[in-house]
This record gives sequence, structure tokens and C-alpha cells, in this order.
Amino acid sequence: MIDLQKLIAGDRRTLAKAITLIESTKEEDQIKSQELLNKILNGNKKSFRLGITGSPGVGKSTFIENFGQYLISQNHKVAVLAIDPSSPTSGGSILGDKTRMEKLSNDPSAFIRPTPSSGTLGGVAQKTREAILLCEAAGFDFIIIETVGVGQSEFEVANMVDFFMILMLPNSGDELQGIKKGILELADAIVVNKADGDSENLAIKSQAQFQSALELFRHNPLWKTKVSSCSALTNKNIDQIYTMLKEFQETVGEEYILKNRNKQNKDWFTNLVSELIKFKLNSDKKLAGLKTTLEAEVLSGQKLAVVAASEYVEKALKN
Ligand SMILES: Nc1nc2c(ncn2[C@@H]2O[C@H](COP(=O)(O)OP(=O)(O)O)[C@@H](O)[C@H]2O)c(=O)[nH]1
Ligand SMILES: [Mg+2]
Repeated sequence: MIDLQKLIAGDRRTLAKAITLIESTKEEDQIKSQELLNKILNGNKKSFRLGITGSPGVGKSTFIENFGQYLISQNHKVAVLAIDPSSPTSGGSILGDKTRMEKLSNDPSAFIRPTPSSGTLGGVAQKTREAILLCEAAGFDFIIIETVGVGQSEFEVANMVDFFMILMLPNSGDELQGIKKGILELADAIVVNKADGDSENLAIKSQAQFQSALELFRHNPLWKTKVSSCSALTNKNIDQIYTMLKEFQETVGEEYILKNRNKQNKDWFTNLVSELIKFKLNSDKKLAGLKTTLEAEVLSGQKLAVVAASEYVEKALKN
């Protein structure tokens, strides 16, 4: 049982237990988990949800370690939820990352948690959405969702945060290499990291290149994607990143952020419905036989795909 009072009081162990509960695939845990989520329903309207992505080695963990401590100095309570689809069991490289976030993970105002991504319904980041609500219920008001961006995880993260930021390396030449099509359009900010030492000039040049590449995009009518640079290692411009996020909140307004969250919830619902239907169909033993028969008929040319599909769905719905 999760002690709701303790959770709301911000007890980190209770929060960790609650996240373990929602991650459980056991049916009885799922029921308990939904009861718990029902009690906390909408998370915290005053919170801010920041998504961070970028290639391995760009400096995400270093950035979060230092930016997280800066946030705490500004009286925030920081939760970091890390999604790494490349390590399915529990976090893998992100556990190693905890050593890179040593100060932050030892701070009582911070909570760091890798999200296991195997076998969850509704995409790798499905459980992360629910974990956000739990963290907010526990009083964490600044939520950072980190992903290395394997598969669809960047797109999923972009659709569960208030602000989506891409970290980049200072590179000459093919700046946009390695960036998935469509990701740049979703960014609210691009931040060139490692703007220090010999790379400082290169970072400024990259910044200008991104700026011109972004001229064409505007995914949010109220906010033009910002390009900036920083050094996560030396803390240079870390405070300006915070200022930028404040500016975003003031520019778009609270109402926009809440409306956007509602829209994300609607998309989440739609997505879950189709995932759940698919899951139920595939785990129904009676239907499995029918499916195999129809598949064989289509394969041998006895039946048209469209006819077989309608037959299958009709029977499934009557079932
Ligand atoms: N020079 C420099 N090195 C950095 C900076 N940020 C991170 N690094 C280094 O880059 C490497 C990868 O950083 P890490 O935070 O693990 O990257 P992640 O894979 O994106 O999480 C580490 O050796 C860091 O010390 C920075 O701003 N400047
Ligand atoms: Mg990392």
C-alpha cells in the first residue's frame, strides 16, 4: 500500500515505491495504481515540465547535474525522469549516469529515477507520464524528462512536456546530422553545449547555423524557438537557460501551458485506446485461432485482405 499522506508530504522513498507500483505489469498492481493515480489526478498546475534530448555524450547528465542544482538554489524541487530505450531492463547507462549526477542525487530537494522501457503499453515513455504526476503530487515542481532519443522516445517526450529542448555539440559542417526528421520542428530551444575552451568559438558559429536553419519553423504561434549556448561543465550560461524558461512561461502564459497539457492528455487517451484494444485482441486465445486461419487464407490467395480484416474485427467486437 502506498501511504498517500507520506507521498504528498514529499517522502522520496514513498515516491519511489509509488513509481514501482505504476510500473508493475501485474493486474492487481495495475488496479491499485489506477486508484492511486485517480487520487492525485492532475498533477500540479504550477509545475514546469522540461524535456531534454541529445545524442550520447552531448552532456545531458552533466547539464542536469548542474542545472538541477541551480534550480534548487532558486527554491525548486527537482525530479529527473530518464528514459533510455537502449537499455531495456532498468536504466543501464542511466544508473552509471547517477554518478555523474552525484550532488544532485544526494540533494534532498531532488529525485532521480530511470524509467524501464521494456514491455510497456503505449510506447517506451508510457509510464513516464504517470511518474510525472506522482512526482508533482510529492511536491516536485520542476520535472526534467531526459531521453537519449532512440526510436520514437524523443517524439513521445516532446508530447508530455511544457518545453522541449535539444542539446547539441559545437560542430562545424553537418550540424543537423543525426537529428531525426521532424524533431527540430518540435524544439522550443536548441542549446549548444560545451561552449568552453577551444570549442567556444565553434559553439558560437554553430549557434548561428542553427538560428538560420530554424528560420523556417514555428510550431508554436506564441513562441519562436530559441537558440542558445552553454557550458554544462563550467556552468556558463546555466542561469540564462533558466531565464529563458521563465521568459517562455511569461510569454505563452499559464493558460496556454494548461491547454497544451490537456491536448497532450487527449492524444495520450487516443493512443492508449488503440494500444489497449490491440493488446486485448492479441491476448485473446479464441481470436488467435481465427487470426491464424484468416492469415493463412490471405496468404494462399483464398481471401482478400480487406475481407479477412473486416471478418476478424466483426467477430472480435461481438466477442
Ligand atoms: N568541455 C565540456 N565537456 C562537457 C560538457 N558537458 C559535458 N561534458 C563532458 O562530456 C562527456 C559526456 O557528458 P555526459 O553528461 O555524460 O553526456 P550524456 O551522454 O549526454 O549524458 C563527459 O566526459 C563530460 O564531462 C561541457 O559543457 N564542456
Ligand atoms: Mg547521460
